Amino acid sequence: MSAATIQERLQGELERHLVPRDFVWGVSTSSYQIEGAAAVDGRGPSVWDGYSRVPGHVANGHTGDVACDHYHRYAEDTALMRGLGVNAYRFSVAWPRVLPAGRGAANEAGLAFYDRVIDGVLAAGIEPWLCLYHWDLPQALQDQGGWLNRDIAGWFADYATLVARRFGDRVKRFATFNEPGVFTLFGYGLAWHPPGLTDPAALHQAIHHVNLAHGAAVDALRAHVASASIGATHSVQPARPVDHTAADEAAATLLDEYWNKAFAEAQILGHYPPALARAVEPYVQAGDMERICRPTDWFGVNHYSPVFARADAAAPLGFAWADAPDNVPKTQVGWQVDPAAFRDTLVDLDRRYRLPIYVLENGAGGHEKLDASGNLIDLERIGYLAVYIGAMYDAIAAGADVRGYFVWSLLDNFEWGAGYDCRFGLVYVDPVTQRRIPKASAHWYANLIRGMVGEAPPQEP
Ligand code: GCO
Repeated sequence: MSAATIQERLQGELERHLVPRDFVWGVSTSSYQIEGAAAVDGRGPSVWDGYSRVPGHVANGHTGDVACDHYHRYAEDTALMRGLGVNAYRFSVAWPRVLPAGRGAANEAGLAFYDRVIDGVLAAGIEPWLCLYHWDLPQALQDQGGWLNRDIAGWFADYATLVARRFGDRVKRFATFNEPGVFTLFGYGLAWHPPGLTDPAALHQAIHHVNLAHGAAVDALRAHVASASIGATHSVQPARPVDHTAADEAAATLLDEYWNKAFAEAQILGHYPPALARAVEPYVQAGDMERICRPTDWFGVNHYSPVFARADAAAPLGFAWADAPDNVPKTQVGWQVDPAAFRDTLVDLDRRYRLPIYVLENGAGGHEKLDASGNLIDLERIGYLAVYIGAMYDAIAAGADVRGYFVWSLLDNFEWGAGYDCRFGLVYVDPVTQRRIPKASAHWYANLIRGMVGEAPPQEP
């Protein structure tokens, strides 16, 4: 299907579904994945700085030391966003850039960097959406137990207060955490992320303390930012059994609790899902669920593809992570393409939590190279975005209160364990020259947004 045909189809979809004109169209990034400047202007080390240096933890020995050098190129990147015509930009603050030791003395140079980013984004007519935590925990706090230390809820609230006081005059949209289900399961259950543990007791402790930190941060943000619009961003994707055996079905149900429900249900419904309620019991103190379940204004969802589990009695968690089956359509990085799952997820989230929904991450990874003319005609990514945006409209037509869509990501960036070879950007980033080259998908997304907001064509991205 050509990009033009996809565009025509989507235009018809959009008119059919009457997507509201004030629908939010954005792009997303995160601090460790794009900023670089890891030891510049007073930034303290995060857990990812050390973790990525351990051989074998990240493909090709890549680290976030330089990343996309966004710390120095933020103005150029804001211009790219302006060229896309987006009206929102989701980014994260690096906790150790503004509090090098995680608490105590603030780093003025770090705060001033985010002033520049926020002021530039606002000047471009783009609304900043600020995430407090996208996985770059200050190493100094990890050294004091990190998410295993119940005091971290207070440390996180103090960090949220610093951010609220500094930026709350210009920023109203705040997320407390990005994908708590991912960084806790991968960091404490599967040893794929820092701190690299496979320890169910530690995982359950971390889950509960992250939830406590969420609630404390919501209170801190509310106390310091008038009209703050607060949410959290969850990775929500169907957890499916590899085989339809009772054992694999049970494994998928368990993965669903850790991946999709451990945080959203505690934070919004005030209780844990069944298996986790039993697992976290030793760490729950009187009043904790009230501390966690604080009123929020929206539900942030990151969605790419279903996830898969299989039974493994020998595994510490009682299940094993599995790859998508062979006989399904996949992206270049092996993630299943299943837009119906996205539609169903949005409809389910709307019914389960009754909050406005913003899709804060959706996109397709690729192992891409520039063509002979120095361009990147990424039709596969355009096709993925088109069918997923179409599925989102189907969910809206079914009554889901979806109010925004952000592509992951603006730039090719540090894809955690996969390093820089797994590219998700609308804009290609040359790893040597740091040159930014808008891909065909950037032009496609700009045209889509233009059609939606009915404004004059943006400058070429
Ligand atoms: C995540 C993170 C992003 C990823 C993106 C692609 O979901 O892992 O929010 O940091 O880069 O999702 O994997």
